[in-house]
Amino acid sequence: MSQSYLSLGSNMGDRFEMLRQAVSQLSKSPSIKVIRISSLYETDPVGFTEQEPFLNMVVQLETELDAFALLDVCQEIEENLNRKRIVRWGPRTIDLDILLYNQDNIQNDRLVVPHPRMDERAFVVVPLLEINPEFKIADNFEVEGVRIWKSYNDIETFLQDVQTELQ
Ligand code: GSY
Repeated sequence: MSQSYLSLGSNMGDRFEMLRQAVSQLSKSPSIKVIRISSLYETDPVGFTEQEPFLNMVVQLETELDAFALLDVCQEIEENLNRKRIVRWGPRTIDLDILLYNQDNIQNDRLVVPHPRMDERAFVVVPLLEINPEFKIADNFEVEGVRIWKSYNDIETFLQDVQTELQ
């Protein structure tokens, strides 16, 4: 069984519903078990800054899939949720990125793991630290532009929905 962490983000349409459906579809996917989810954070856009704020979260998975099969599942979910991305680095309905896959280092045209620059991006580091406090960050790491949108307690309904769909 392998361990993986994914980053999820949305800044188009009903952002909460996009994240809810993405987590739900991950949970329903054979060979994937969602172990833990972070709170939802509203985050200032990084890169192309002239766009709406994102909702971001991180989920921890156990899976029997190899990293590339997991990437296929992520891309399938993006397609199911009608991912639209008009501008590179620009707004998108949903984004699922593999951050970590075991301790593996993967350098491939399709996939680079650990995800490049993940440890510089507060929208990744803050939710990741919430569910994995052992994740090592730089001493001078500065958290900017990241606010709790729904804390873990508030997202009970979100969790219940996902769990109900699992039964
Ligand atoms: O890399 C994921 C897409 N993305 C994001 C994001 O998810 N959150 C924030 N805050 N900025 C982003 N810029 C890009 S590109």
